[in-house]
Amino acid sequence: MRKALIVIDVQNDFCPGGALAVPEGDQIVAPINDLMAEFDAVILTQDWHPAGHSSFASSHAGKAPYEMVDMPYGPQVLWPDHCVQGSQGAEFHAGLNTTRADLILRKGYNPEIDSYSAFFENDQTTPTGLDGYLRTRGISDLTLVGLATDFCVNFSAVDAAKLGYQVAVRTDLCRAIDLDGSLAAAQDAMASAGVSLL
Ligand code: VGL
Ligand code: ZN
Repeated sequence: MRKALIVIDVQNDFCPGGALAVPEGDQIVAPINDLMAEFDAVILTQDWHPAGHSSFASSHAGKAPYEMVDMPYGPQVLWPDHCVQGSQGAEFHAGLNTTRADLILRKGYNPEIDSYSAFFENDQTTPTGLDGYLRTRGISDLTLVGLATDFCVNFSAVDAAKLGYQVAVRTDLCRAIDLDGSLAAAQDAMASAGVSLL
């Protein structure tokens, strides 16, 4: 059984000082680097939005960050502008070991659809290609770490479990945004999907 470490969105904008800062987001960087040695493959994901992305509150007249909007694919939280393609905020945290990565998967590049999950865009149907990559490499066992626990880590872990992978989340190596109980809801969703919360 081949094992991959999937490092979700350890980018400047999700770390203290960033546009969508996750409290203590930078504190997981060094221990994630240390964990990489235990895996056959290391995959990094990178939130990668075009300017004016539909998940940005600034793209919706009269809306503020963290309000909700109805998109054709369902309800969507509106975010501050973040992880704009080519910006400093979209770069990985400078301390993250990117050299060890076999694959860097970018997501959220479709202007009309957000993509929390590393596997499917938020319409729950458009694939990112990661499932094909992992299957063709014979990888069946995934450990997820990164930012943020209640959004991109949660959606990625639940999709991976639905796709049939053995999935564990190292919750000590994740940090949460925690909007209105979203962390507790995410923990429930992951546990019900069969994800091991470590
Ligand atoms: C994320 C909100 C918007 C995440 C990405 O990485 O959890 N959250 N874009
Ligand atoms: Zn985003």
